[in-house]
Amino acid sequence: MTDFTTGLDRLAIETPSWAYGNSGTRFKVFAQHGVPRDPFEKVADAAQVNAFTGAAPTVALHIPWDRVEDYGKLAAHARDLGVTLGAINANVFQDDDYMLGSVTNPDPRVRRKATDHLLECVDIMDATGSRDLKLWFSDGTNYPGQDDIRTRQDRLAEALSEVYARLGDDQRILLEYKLFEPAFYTMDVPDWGTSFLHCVALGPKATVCVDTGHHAPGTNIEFIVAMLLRAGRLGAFDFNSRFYADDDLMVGAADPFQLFRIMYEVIRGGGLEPATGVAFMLDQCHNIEPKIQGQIRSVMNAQEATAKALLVDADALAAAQSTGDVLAANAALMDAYNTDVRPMIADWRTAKGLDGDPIAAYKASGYFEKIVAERVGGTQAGWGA
Ligand code: LRH
Ligand code: MN
Repeated sequence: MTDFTTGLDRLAIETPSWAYGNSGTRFKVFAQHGVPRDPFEKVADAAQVNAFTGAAPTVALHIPWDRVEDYGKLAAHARDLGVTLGAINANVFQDDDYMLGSVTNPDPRVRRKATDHLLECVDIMDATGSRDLKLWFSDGTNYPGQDDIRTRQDRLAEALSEVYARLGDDQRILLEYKLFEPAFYTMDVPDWGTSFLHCVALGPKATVCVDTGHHAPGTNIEFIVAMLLRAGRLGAFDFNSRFYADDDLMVGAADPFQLFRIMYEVIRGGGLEPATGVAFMLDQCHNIEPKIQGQIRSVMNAQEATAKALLVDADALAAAQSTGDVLAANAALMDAYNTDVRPMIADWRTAKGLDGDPIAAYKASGYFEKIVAERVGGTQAGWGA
């Protein structure tokens, strides 16, 4: 098992540019003061999260929400602020043409348009130096008979194979699945099995993205994680938490024990080994809470769950498991989970020259007051839903 400090050193969280803009629910997206107006300001806010946590070195972009004239200039801006640009998220879910689907649409003209957007995102990856193309399709149907389930899979496979062929040697596809919403009868990539099958059909550069908010209630997500790591196809997480559906709340907020169990299987399966290449991304909306603080708190939650999982006494666990000592085995995990790791993580931060309390340090920095004063006028960034 990975040791505590090495494990925390290796946990690199990728924050999503869209979490710094206004985002929320279909009922209301509340505007907040100091919100970025462009991708450069979003990256600046993401750099603050890294500056105070020491564990958020990359920022995911979403196209067209983060479309700029010069992606090289944006990448340089990020580097100057101590972060780098991460996954490029395609968006084939907000155009009227995609009402009946994007790459699975019955209309070949629409399929062509959607596939061209995915290819454009690979061009952007070449400009930003990004490794990952994250693909989430809102494609699906609302009523039985609306379209042919199998034919839609053929259309999806055709588009994916064209994009896969365009990838560079060091580039990957992260194929994200989601059980429902915005479609409510079928989603064309509803679960890990469907994503996995398409990835295997495509080749080794296609991996599965597990969004922790995209499962049926009660789903054992850590089992899925264990299986995907065993198969070498766990590419990434979209971390968030939920009480009911795709609530996109702060990771670990709704169910810290689930996040601990997930990180235990990540560590047990070698998912923190650099060679495994698992990306730990946040995919969240801070509709009612301050956004930069929300991201800092989320990184801290991920660190706390990981730290607890790193404390599992692997020898005691293995001994109990091999002798069928059910309670001792369960206790090995619960002892780690019930350990207050906050002082140890604070020591890890101070050893890196960081403040032990990132939130207090961020508040004391005056950064928020500065951006509220500066970011007057212009149009606040949002997700345009
Ligand atoms: C879809 C999703 C996807 C992103 C979007 C912002 O629910 O999880 O990962 O593109 O949220
Ligand atoms: Mn997601």
